[in-house]
Amino acid sequence: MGKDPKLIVVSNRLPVEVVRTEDGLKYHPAAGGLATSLQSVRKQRDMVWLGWPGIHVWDDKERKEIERRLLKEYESVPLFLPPSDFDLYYEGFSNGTIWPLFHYFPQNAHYEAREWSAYKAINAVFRDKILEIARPGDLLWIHDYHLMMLPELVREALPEAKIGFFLHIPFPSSELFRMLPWREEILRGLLGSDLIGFHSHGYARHFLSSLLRLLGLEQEFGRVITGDRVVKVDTFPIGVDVGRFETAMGTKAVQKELADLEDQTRDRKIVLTVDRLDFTKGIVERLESFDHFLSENPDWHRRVTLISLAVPSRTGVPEYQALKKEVDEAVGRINGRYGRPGWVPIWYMYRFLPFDRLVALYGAADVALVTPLRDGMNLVAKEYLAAHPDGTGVLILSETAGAAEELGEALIVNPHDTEQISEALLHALTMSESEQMARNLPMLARLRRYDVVRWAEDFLGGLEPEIAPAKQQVQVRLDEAGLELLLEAYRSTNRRLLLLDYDGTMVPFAARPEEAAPDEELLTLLVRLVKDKKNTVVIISGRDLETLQDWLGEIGADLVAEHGAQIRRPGDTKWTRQTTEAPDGWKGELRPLLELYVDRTPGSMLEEKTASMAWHYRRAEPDLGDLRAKQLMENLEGVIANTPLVIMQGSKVVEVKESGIGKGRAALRWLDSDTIYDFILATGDDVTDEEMFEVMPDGAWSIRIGVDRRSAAKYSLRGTSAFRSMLRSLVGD
Ligand code: ADQ
Repeated sequence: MGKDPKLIVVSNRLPVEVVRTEDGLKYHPAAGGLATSLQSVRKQRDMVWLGWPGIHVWDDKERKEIERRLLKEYESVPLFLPPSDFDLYYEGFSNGTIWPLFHYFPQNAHYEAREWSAYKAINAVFRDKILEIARPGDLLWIHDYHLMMLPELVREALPEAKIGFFLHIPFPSSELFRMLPWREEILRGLLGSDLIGFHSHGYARHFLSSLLRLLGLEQEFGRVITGDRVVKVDTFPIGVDVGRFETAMGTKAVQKELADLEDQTRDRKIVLTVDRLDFTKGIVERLESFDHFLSENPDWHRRVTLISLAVPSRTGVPEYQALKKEVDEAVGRINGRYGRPGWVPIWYMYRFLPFDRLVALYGAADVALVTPLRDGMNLVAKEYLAAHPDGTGVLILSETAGAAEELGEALIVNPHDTEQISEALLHALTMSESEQMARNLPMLARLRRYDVVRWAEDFLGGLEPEIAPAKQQVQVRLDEAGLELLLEAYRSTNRRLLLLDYDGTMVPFAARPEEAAPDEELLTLLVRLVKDKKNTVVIISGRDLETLQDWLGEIGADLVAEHGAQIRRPGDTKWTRQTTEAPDGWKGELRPLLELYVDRTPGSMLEEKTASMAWHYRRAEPDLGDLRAKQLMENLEGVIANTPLVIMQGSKVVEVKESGIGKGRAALRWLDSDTIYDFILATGDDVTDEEMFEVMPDGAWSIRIGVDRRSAAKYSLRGTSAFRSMLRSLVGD
């Protein structure tokens, strides 16, 4: 076969709709959009599409028939969703909660526990079907806001699955997102993915800041570490099939439509609007702007026609029925006020148009007025440009459409600003052809480069494993075979030295340092390691001595506190302070400066240790914390120049410490002692552990805990839970 692994595309609806008619079942494939974008992908790999076929079917025989035909003719697997939950999931949670909230209409969103339950239940139905059809190695690509719990549900059942998720609507600012009662669950649901894609950089940023503010998860260049996994977050602005529009413009059918249109509109200019009839699209506001334009510019009466095309959407929902009435009335009012014999200012069409007619309208329009109040991307703006391959025409585009991030040469407007839109209309209608082309050609070039096929390929490429940049020194991930070798070495040796960091290695970071106490299992494992006469166990930490004493004082291990400033051997009653050359009293001099930063940064705090002072800002507002950390470092650098003090930045902490103190020097106390160790293990997760890794002799097992990055350690383990299972293996569990 030679094909890549199978791709399973999952979305609420299949790209083909099954409709019951008097003559039996009919199959209507949906043109354009996702279906087109994945056509070229189909050529390279097996692909099936999983989703609802648009119809509830109870009869088993009929279900089988639909399944057979969809699979054979459309490579689609229908999922018959339980009707009892369907409305609660679809009209309820998806379109009554998420859709308005994510489009910045919190006043339209409602929060119903039973709809949320149905949403989770339907997501679980999708999960069950995926488990039926997926084989190891398959790629899963889940689409849109109806299925945000699905990545995590699949991940729980298939920990090794490759899962991508793409959100087609905006992701709102974290202030808005946090209004959702089930916000943490939704974030965790999405984090089941390996890759999460958004249309714009703004949405990705909003998502990342929600992760930070609501779950305390940090990101580094769009990579988020959650438990033992890395989730990538990136931007993939969806494109359109430019070629399809260009070609269509040359066909006889479209040319005929164009001629008919010109006949009807004669020498009038055409302004076009095309939307699904939805409250996010700003249709009423736009009509008001057109009204304003006509009232301000009487010389344009009879010279311009607004063709307003609205495709029916969610017609059974009362809010949408009310919106339709409002639009109908606004059109009637404007036509009544300005219309004259032979000139109807607005042609309003409330229906779905076949592709040829839509393309002809795009082609005939002198101006496209695309002013959604909020839109994930907005394909209409791109389709309009694609239907004008020579670069003529004017696009007026709302700044709150995702497309505005890419289409900056358009006339960008605030969709609520009637005055501005009216002025933009005048500018558009009088714009010279050379200005039109100067604006459109660069946008067209970008649309051609990053079309809908590139979009899909780009996203799927992001799901492939990352190749580390050539020069970066990356550790060898300790897989099962590697761990087996380590265990063999451990078992066959008699004088073993284990240097173990605590935070971020044995336990995950907690929001407050005092919450990261060792659990029962960890204590038992450590005691068992210590009891083995062949082992010297050293806990080597940055913590203060009281905490280490309190938490680990009884297990009988050697303890190193404060990055090596204090050491306590088993049996000692006291800690030994390691000496340095720093003058007495340095803390008194620096304290006022550090306290100033505590005052200026709510949530931060100062910690004093024997040989260091640390300013912690994990609980501060993240952006402010990072900014203040930079300022503090700069300030400190000036003050401590030429002293035996050094500054270190750790994870959410800036620390000033006496030089000569460090985990490296501390580790040497054991490495340089009279005992010759035949097995050495050093584990740690942050920059302070690097000094320890650097002094490890050849043959030592130095292991960095966490995602791979530059490190002096030879090996890496995914996270604290992987470390924990290594400990279990060492004690023989
Ligand atoms: P939509 O909200 O549906 O999509 P949009 O991107 O504008 O919004 O796509 C509408 C599509 O419907 C276009 O392809 C257009 O040609 C077609 N269409 C509209 N009116 C029509 C009519 N009367 N007759 C025929 N066809 C019509 C969601 C998000 C968007 C995001 C897309 C893709 O809300 O923000 O751009 O997904 O990710």
